[in-house]
Amino acid sequence: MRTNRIRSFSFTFLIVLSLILLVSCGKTKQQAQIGEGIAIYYPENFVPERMLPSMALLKEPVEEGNVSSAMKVTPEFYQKEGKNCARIAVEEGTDLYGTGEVVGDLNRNGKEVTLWNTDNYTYAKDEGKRLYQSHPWILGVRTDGTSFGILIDNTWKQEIKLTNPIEIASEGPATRIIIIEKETPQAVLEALGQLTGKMEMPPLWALGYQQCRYSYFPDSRVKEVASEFRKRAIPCDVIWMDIHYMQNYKIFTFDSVTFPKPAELNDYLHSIDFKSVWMIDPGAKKEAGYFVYDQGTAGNYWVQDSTGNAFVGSVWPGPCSFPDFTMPETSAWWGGLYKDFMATGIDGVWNDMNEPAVFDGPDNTMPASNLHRGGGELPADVHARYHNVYGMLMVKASREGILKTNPDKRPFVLSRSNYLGGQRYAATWTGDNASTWEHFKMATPMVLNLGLSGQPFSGPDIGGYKGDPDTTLLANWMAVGAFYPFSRNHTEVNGVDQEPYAYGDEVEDISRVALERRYRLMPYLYTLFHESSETGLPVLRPVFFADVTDPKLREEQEAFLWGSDLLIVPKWAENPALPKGIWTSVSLVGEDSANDPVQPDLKLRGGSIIPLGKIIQSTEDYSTDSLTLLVCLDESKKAAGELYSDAGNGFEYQNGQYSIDQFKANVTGGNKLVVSCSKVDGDMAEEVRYYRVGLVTESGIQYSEWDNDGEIELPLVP
Ligand code: MIG
Repeated sequence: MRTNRIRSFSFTFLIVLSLILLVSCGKTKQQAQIGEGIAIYYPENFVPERMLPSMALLKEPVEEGNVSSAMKVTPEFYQKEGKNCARIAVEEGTDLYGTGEVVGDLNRNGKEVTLWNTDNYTYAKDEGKRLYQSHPWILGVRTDGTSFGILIDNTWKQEIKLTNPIEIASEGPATRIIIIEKETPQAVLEALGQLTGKMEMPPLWALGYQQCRYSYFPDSRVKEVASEFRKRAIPCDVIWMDIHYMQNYKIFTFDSVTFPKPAELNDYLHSIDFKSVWMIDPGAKKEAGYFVYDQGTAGNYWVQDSTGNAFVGSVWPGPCSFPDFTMPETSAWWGGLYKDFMATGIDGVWNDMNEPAVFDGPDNTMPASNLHRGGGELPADVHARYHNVYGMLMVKASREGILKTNPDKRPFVLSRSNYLGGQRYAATWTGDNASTWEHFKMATPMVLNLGLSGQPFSGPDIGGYKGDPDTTLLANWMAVGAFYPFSRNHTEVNGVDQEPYAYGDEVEDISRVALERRYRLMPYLYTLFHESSETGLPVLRPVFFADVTDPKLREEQEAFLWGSDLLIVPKWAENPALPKGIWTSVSLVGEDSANDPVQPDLKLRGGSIIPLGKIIQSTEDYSTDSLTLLVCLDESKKAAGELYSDAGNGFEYQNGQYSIDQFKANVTGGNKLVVSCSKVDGDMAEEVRYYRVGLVTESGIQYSEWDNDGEIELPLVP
């Protein structure tokens, strides 16, 4: 009896073992390591044809063997109510961030988001749970600061619940999931950058302040507004053309009465050091004889309805057809349309309505059953699969076309819709917000979470889109808005004038100081953009990045960081949680940073040196020939910092034409501050540069004389 039982046990054991072996040999591996601290997990019912190639990843991951035991987070796949789902348990006390463009708090614990790109005016639809962009991405930070990332490699509509366990439900086929496991949130974001790509260096002018409205027209009004900035000495780099410049809202045309000579307008703007950005929507008016429609129809470039005819839906011009950007020939044609357009001297392009928004479509978009024909790498499939990447594919085609026609200039494209990885092609703004304190305060966590989802270059409409801000709100929004990576004031069609000078002297003066601060900080800001383009780290960072083990900082969403050295604390922040250590207020343009009633307090980290330029009206006047180095010493009386410089446009920086300068400070002989400046990288010829050092202390800034030595000394006031 006994032997029998043992024998039958081992027999069953053998059968089970061989079954397991059979199953695992006959199938692709269900999970694998694909990099250091990066693993991929497949559900059993994964259908590659419906999910691949990945739209987020730069390239298909290479499997490197079994998942390492260091991977602490594991998805579990299941099906529920006809949906393909995954649940992911996280350690108690973990803080969750990311999921892209979201309304509400920075910390996403307990929140829900639907990934389905939606034209969501004032974020009212579904309480703002779905907005213009989709980032199937979660950043988790444990109490000890160790962190993980969850990349759900899926474009289909899905819902993410940031509960414990995290729950992901996809309306499409089952999705594979990538997990990143690292020591810090910063390292997780760098890994995300390696997987999904980084923002390319934008032209320097795109870091300047920008003025917009729906719409400036006719052309004389555009000139008037731009020259008003110059007359009043309010720094500004860019003025924007919204849809009224077009002939009957037809893309790639100019209204013959209000914008008869766009090249002349652009010449004028350039002559006063302005750049211009012009809007292009995806919908092309269905009108025989209109060149865009005729070409698109002749080329058979349009998205099709479920019966295979060109889909028609209404947007501003009336009935329109929409380019099928999954088709390589459509994207190439679309890119080519920018040739004559850009030749008028246009500097940048604004792609709006690319969710796509369709006024008379179901749920204000095109039917999910519409057909995309694909080609190249992309398979043909229904709109439900490509909806969330429609905007990304559009800005990819736009960017490539603009680059082809202006190969020596860095493209600047702003997009309303986008998808995880879309920072490769376009900057973004957060769509149609409202002129309320609620939306003003919400903008910071939105920009922060976009940064924590791979998109460093974003900002809201300063002043608010819907409605008119009152004086106090506009003043405060300009003061903080000067610190958004993308800094643009914009308002809707019926709004009152919202330029910083249109609200009387007080708002004008506050705005001037705010923007002068931004422009003085330009050397530091440009260095941060460069860092971001290299590493994938955001420009605007949550305060908890300063100390990932301090639990008190995890929810701070009023104050924020620029890089790692500058802390920005709005005056309306209520008991902001600030990092421990030395953080000292600095005045940049004569303002009293700590006590000014409106300007946020700017605090420099002990141990840092940041370079400041001159007050300029436009980045056309940007130079680094004389720099002020603000030095804030740490406890051991040392500090260090860096400056990245290049031509500010073009691609010569990719051939070594840049320079990285390093600054180091220490105190010698007990009473002398010595700051050394040396070039550490790049082939750009060293410029003769004048430096001045400002030692930052609690009682103010003590300045040295200007010097053009590699070493500057400052006798310290006892
Ligand atoms: O249906 O082009 O979000 O910034 O001013 C509105 C007009 C279309 C929506 C954009 C907004 C822009 C507006 N557009």
